[in-house]
Amino acid sequence: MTSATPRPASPPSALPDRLCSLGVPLDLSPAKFGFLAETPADADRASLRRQMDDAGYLFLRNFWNREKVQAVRESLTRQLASLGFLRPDAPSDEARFAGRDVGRAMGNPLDQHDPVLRELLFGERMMAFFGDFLGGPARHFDFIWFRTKGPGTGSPIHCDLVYMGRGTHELYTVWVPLGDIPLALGGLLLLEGSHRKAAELQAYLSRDVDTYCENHEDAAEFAAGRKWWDGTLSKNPAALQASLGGRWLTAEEFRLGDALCFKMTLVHGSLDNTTDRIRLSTDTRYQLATAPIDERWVGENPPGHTTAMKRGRVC
Ligand SMILES: O=C(O)CCC(=O)C(=O)O
Ligand SMILES: [Fe+2]
Repeated sequence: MTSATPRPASPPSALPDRLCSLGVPLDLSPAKFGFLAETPADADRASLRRQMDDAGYLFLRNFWNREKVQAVRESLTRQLASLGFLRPDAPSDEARFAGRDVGRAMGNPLDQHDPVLRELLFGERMMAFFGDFLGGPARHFDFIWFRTKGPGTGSPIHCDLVYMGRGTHELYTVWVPLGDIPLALGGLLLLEGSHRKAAELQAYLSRDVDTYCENHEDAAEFAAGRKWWDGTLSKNPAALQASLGGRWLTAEEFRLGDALCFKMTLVHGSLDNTTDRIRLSTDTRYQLATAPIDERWVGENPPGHTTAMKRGRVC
């Protein structure tokens, strides 16, 4: 059993000259950029909890075997191909972008109820892992966030709490690469140590994207969902880093079978995708079964950010 939390590995010499997030070039010097620390495969509960507290994430290489995850990839690329999102002249497994965006998580056409996908994300392996990690029976949100990102800019920089904080905050995201994701394909990007910036981020973290000020003039617009704060923390990863500190961390390559688990208050976004392929991944959420849960994300067809879920408050 390992005791110490491993240090993130330093960047190898193979780092490209330029990596961008939201069109902004990152400072790739060792003080500003690095790779995620891999969680040792034999880590016990105490060391997993310690790494989660210290680093704000667990990077679980080979959490599943590749074949199991490849079957999920095939199910999703088959759907994308039949919906016309993939170039028909290339094998669908390559997920070559056909020119039309697939859509953001809430409007994504991929099948939420795909049994192969649900077995991966909510099956025995994952639920047993969280049961042990949380110290009691675990449950998951029913909604699955699909990321099907073609060429272009990555995800806005945010913390997950502002989208899903109406239940327990002892809640974890698992980001799952559904394919090998080298740097150019635009994988997840975390800001090191940002889960310890509660004071600096207090105003941001106390917000909820579906809550509006009912005493403001445009309250009706927010209540009807015609206006919406999208939860973005920053549009500029370099400026945010200058104010919060920490290195931007990613993996030189996320691989089929990996899982990246992180806290609700960890700042993240993604690298831009500079290839002609679609980056495929999902993210899902886990908590103690006995803890309160955010009603937006549970049920056969979770309501999500619909108008029924809007809440007014005096501010
Ligand atoms: O995959 C992405 O680009 C964003 C994922 C994300 O925000 C998350 O896993 O919470
Ligand atoms: Fe997120």
